[in-house]
Amino acid sequence: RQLEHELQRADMDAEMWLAFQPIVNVDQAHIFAFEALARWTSPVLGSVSPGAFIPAAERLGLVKDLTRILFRKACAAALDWPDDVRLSFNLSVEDLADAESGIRLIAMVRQCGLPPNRLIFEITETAVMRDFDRASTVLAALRALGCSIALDDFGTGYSSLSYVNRLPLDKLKIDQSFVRSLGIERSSRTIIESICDLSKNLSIGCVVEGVETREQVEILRSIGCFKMQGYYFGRPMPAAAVLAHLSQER
Ligand code: G
Ligand code: G
Ligand code: MN
Ligand code: NA
Repeated sequence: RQLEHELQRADMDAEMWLAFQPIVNVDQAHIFAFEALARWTSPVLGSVSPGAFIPAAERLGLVKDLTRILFRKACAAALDWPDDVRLSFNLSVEDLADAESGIRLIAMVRQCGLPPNRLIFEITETAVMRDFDRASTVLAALRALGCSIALDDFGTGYSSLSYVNRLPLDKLKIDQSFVRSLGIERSSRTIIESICDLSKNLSIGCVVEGVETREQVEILRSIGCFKMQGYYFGRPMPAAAVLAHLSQER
């Protein structure tokens, strides 16, 4: 496949970059984090979506290098931000797959220059399913350093509640699909409400993703969800635009 071929040849350090999307607390009217989202501008293929090149990097065994490069770029950007703004970074299945990857992650955090309590790692259920015990051990170690762990795309896939119960977690990120059908399917509201309640009962946080309209914001507020992410609050933006966005917001 051409994508895999180009990815293998790519100078990832030069061609990969990150877009940053705000995550807000509407109750406190403030941005508490930016999520780093990988972008690849290939000289041959143009811009390639992470939905395509992350799985390809996993197949090619390139995730190790990719994660290291992206994490370094993300931290370099976040060092310019105010102290109370955190960095949310997506991990891949491969980052949690073996002991060596875990050790590498911990070393990266120790050397990154940001206090660990400013770091949030986003993981998916797929990432922990392959080797649950291994993944929990790595996540517990990251947490012991002071990092937070968020379970991404919650409510889709295999979504077993037993994961929520057994994983060291600080946050659930409710998948975009539920907000999308808010106001279309009655059940979406109930589902979001239930996940919010669940997170409260577990004393963890909850972020609703994919919020695009004022109407959605109001419904979510009335439910008691205050942490949100989506185009309504800001699209993924280049690192150079983050500080301007923050100063506008405050
Ligand atoms: O930005 P976009 O919506 O196109 O992202 C598509 C998917 O790629 C998302 O599900 C996101 O979690 C994943 N993704 C984005 N950036 C990264 C990254 O830096 N590392 C990993 N492993 N996944 C990422
Ligand atoms: O899997 P993950 O949640 O990390 O992926 C987030 C992706 O969703 C990002 O690539 C981002 O571009 C996209 N996204 C973020 N906010 C919105 C939104 O409000 N609407 C839509 N359609 N996509 C969004
Ligand atoms: Mn994410
Ligand atoms: Na998500």
